[in-house]
Amino acid sequence: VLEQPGKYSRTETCCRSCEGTSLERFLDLGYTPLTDRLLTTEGLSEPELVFPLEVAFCPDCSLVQILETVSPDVLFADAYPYYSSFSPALMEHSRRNVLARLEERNLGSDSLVIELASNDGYLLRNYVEKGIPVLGIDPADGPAAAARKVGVKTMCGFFTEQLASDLAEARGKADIIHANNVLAHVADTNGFVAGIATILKPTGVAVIEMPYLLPLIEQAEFDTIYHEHLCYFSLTALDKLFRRHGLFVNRVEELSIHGGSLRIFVEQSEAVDASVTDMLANERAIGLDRSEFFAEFSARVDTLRSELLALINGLKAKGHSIAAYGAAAKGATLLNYCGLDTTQIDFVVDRNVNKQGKFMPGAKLPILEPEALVERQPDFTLMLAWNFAEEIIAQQEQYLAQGGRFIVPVPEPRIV
Ligand code: JHZ
Ligand code: ZN
Repeated sequence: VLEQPGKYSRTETCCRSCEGTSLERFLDLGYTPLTDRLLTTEGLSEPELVFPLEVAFCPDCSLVQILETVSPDVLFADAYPYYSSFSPALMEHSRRNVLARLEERNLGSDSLVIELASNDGYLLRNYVEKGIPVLGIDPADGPAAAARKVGVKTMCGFFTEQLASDLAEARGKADIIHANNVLAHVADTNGFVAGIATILKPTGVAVIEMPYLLPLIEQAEFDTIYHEHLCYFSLTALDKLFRRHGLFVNRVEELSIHGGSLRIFVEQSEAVDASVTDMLANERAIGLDRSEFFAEFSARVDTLRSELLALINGLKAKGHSIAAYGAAAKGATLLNYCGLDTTQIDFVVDRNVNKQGKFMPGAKLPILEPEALVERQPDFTLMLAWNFAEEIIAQQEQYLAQGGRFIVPVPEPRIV
């Protein structure tokens, strides 16, 4: 491995949101490779870049964040393998999101819907179908090209405050902005939110989704921590961040997607409803805004690792074969932190054709197509994409009928 922090990354000393300088570290996942940098056959023999992965709490604004910022060009631009459209559950989730927005808002051919991190057009295509003008913005060229193919107008680039004001001038402001699983990914957190304020109509709404900090901690979803995710949001931290830019989180919904997420509705004028005041009160009541809340987490994650290793090594000792399902970004964190590799796990399967034929970072597991589970019939399969476990297990009737079993690693390792 190549430890080169400094060259492709920097270590933060101030909070990404409030710039406070009292960050309190509560978890260290060790030097970790970049989860979405899948290896090619040639790359296998080259040294891999690894970066520190430490998590901290800001006592000034309650934001949980990692300390290392890896250059976005290294993280997202080159051969980014994540395509949203490979999950039917996510497609359905996004379609429902759009249908609900169409119910609430009077949109037509003179409206504009913008999505930040529009990926392969998985969401905006639903507006296109209804004849509503859209603009997707995404830095990854592969997914952006796929979006254009399905008729979603897409700009390839990073969304910044500057781009927002250029676009507002050239194209006008947005009636709706979608930004799903991207706020945590941007290094200039305040610039991104300022950009939203710039490009949102006075009557517009920004509908933003992100994984929620509470289930991350409660369900020990530590593997969702990786360098792409710079921030881990509570509503308390979000409320402070948006208010700083004259925006108001007026409504919030809890979603089950990605292990538990928030969908916030952000507007230019203040009209906070009970969903927000209730959740803020709950976060205060349980202590999500205090560092003591996180004190036990490191030990919990450590225990999970010991239990998973005991389970897997026990199965290996009995002569069982083990594979994995899902070359997910979170899978790379889990494998790396637990020290699992081809010694225990023979291969990983994934439906995403852009991942097949490559290798997981760090663990170097070869990525095969899902059919390999039935063809090779490993005795056990570690579910790395546990957030889609239900949908995946339903697809694997034959593997199960032939005696295969799944291991789900979180919240505690178990055979299902
Ligand atoms: P999945 C991604 O993380 C990317 P990942 C990103 N870092 C992010 O922020 C989060 O989402 C929110 C495959 N699969 O989507 C597809 C099947 O093979 O949970 C994926 O490779 N068959 C931007 O990568 C992987 O599993 C299936 O039936 O951790 C799931 O990864 C299904 C449903 C999925 O996110
Ligand atoms: Zn802060």
